[in-house]
Amino acid sequence: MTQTINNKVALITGITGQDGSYLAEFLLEKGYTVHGIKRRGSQFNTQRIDHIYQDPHIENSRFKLHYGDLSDTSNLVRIIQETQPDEIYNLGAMSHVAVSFESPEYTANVDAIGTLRILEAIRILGLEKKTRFYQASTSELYGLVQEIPQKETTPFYPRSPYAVAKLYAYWITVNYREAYGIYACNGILFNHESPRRGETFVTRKITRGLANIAQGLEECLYMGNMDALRDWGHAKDYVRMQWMMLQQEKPEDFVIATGVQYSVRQFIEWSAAELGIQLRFEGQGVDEVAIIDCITGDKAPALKPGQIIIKIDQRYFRPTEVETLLGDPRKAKEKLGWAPEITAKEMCKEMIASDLYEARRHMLLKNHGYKTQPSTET
Ligand code: NDP
Ligand code: GDR
Repeated sequence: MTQTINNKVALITGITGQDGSYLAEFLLEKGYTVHGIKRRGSQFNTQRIDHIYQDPHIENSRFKLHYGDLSDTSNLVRIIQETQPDEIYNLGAMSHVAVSFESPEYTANVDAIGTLRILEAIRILGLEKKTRFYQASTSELYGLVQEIPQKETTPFYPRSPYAVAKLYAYWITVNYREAYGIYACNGILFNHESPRRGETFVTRKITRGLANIAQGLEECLYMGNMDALRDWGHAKDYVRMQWMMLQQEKPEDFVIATGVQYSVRQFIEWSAAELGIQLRFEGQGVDEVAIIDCITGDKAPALKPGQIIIKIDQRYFRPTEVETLLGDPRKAKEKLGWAPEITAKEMCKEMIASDLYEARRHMLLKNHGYKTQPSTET
């Protein structure tokens, strides 16, 4: 594929995550030089971006990684000074709502103060007129919803340490825009998923878990609140919008959503159907289970009708839950001409296909005597 080279430089925090990987692909395709901040881990953590990695020894490489962390001010200042970015996309975060109840202080440090550190770095380095800043804000800000559907003017009511940290990040972004004239905006993004979604978020947990069960690699999927309602879009559609927001004349905040919501239970039914499994839900509350009614096709050779494959586990319920989220993306449509191209159901199909491929690969190795087992951590 031919790529037009432009002289723009982007810096992405969270480049090893779901959105970071899609955004890096998108910007490289647009001809940007892309710098990314990755954390040092005891194992490689670049699986989502390995396919776009460029050997740093190659002349004119347009994709460069830097070790760093949002909790480390001097590191951020140095990277921003060295790279002199035209655009910074702050996607790095401790992004798991349930985990934020376990690590609230760390979440605040990275998600809230990490955002401040980048904005301050822009100021300290005198880049207020050069560098545009995108903040990964979230529909979790609406929490206990005050209006349906939620739009840019809907009041916030965060319901987790994650959401409270992101509330600080939202307002400090607005404040630095107003106080120092920095081109800074918030994308208030509703849930978005893909085959690259982290394995412990609910959609991926479902598609991966059911694909593994269908192949005989796991026996049962344990779920939390299956009544939760979400407005799910595809990450590819949403990173395009992140870029569009930084190309406007004036910085503004936008809600990014599909305007349609489904329950977790509905997503389970779609995923099962993609595997040729028809489910029946029985029981109530923590005693609810999903039983196989019938199976068609050849995608679930390990299963039989009558088997229970989903149970409820109290540990996946949150101390305070966000029961319902539904976004109103009209501003993004009217002002930027953005509309999502992939529906939640199409995305579910893509995720099942990808996880079924992985499950079959594991099974094939196992059947040929190789030791292999997908992680069952949830
Ligand atoms: P992921 O969890 O997939 O990725 C998070 C990224 O942040 C990873 O690259 C991770 O690195 C990195 N990170 C975590 N902690 C730190 C740290 N201390 N310093 C530097 N980097 C760190 O999230 P998504 O891609 O799904 O989301 C991107 C952003 O958008 C996040 O800020 C999230 O809160 C926000 N958001 C996401 C939505 C969604 O539905 N996906 C909706 C609304 C907002 P590592 O790989 O090493 O863990
Ligand atoms: P969310 O996403 O909390 O909306 O945050 P998640 O997929 O974790 O949960 C969605 C809903 O599903 C319910 N649920 C479960 N969730 C998980 N993870 N595991 C389960 O077993 C389970 N059972 C039911 C949850 O209670 C919840 O109601 C995501 C993250 O990407 C954030 O970073 C982002 O800001 C928001 O989306 C918008």
